[in-house]
Amino acid sequence: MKSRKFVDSVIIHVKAGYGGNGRVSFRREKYIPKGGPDGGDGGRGGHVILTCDRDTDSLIHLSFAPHQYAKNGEHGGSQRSHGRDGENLILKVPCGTEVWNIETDEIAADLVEHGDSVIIAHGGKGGLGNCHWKTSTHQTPIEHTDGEQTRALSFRLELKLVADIGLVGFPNAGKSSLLARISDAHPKIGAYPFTTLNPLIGTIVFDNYTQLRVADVPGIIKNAHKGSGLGHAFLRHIERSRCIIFVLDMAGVDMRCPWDDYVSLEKELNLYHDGITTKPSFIVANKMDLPESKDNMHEFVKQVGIEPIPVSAITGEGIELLLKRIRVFYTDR
Ligand SMILES: Nc1nc2c(ncn2[C@@H]2O[C@H](COP(=O)(O)OP(=O)(O)OP(=O)(O)O)[C@@H](O)[C@H]2O)c(=O)[nH]1
Ligand SMILES: [Mg+2]
Repeated sequence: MKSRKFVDSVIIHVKAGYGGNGRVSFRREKYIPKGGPDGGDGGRGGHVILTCDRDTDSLIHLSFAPHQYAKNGEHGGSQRSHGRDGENLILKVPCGTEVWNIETDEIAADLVEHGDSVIIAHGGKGGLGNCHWKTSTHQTPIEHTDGEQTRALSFRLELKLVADIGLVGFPNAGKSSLLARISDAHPKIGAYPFTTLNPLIGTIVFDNYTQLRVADVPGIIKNAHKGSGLGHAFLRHIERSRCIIFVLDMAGVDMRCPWDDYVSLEKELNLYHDGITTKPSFIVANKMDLPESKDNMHEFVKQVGIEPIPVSAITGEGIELLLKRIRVFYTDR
């Protein structure tokens, strides 16, 4: 199956529609050869609107078409007819899209829930027709105003997935295997580092129908903040989650120590965003089905002073306990 590219940051250039011009016109009918002014107003230009859509999961459609223009308003007509407003241009974005104004480098909007909308470029106002200038002493006015013009604006859109839980760990620790075990997602799993290249969300459904969204992101390695591995920009998808699950390879299959991994992960998270590790977190010791994991677990507790939740994403051991702990955490708040 061909995989679709995941785009989580894009720059777009948008322009709202011009307002239509006001019209200069005079009533001309049979037996009324010199009627008064009847030029109508121009229509408003179309707005450019961003709207949050739960069925859109990436910004890729905008990366292919970064220039977007709304329609102009129609000019006013005779017989005081008002020009039609320009059609608004509605661009769908995924839930969790931040909109940054590039000129000011300020956040213009944060679209989180399905249906959230924001006008990022306002359509120009329509001009006034000459009928507005008629007075008792000014019967044939030719004054009118043109529609308001608009200019191109640039925005940076940044997608930050909205998940309840974020899985963080070294490559190969078993994050995707865990996601597949606890949620409805079917992530790619592989015995090589960086199998996961794009963030993915799975949903855990508890027997009382409570649902929690879990985000699996690519693995982080030491010095990810300096660009090692896949870097750390994808940690933006963890920023919004209410809780972090550190997934550790407790068997040390890749010849690393789980306690060093934990220290490195915390460090890399803090280097990405100071304070992100103050979020509530769980430490999950994965691969407990492998014999090396038992000794490592003892050493981990000695070194770090925290008892991780022991699981095996492969055999399913400990998964029930993990789900119970997650459920208690979320029902307590
Ligand atoms: N023995 C054992 N192997 C596991 C366990 N969990 C995952 N694995 C194996 O570890 C390898 C990596 O698993 P993934 O789930 O792809 O790991 P990941 O953390 O998502 O890795 P990246 O996507 O590369 O960051 C695969 O070969 C899995 O079969 C486990 O509990 N026990
Ligand atoms: Mg993975």
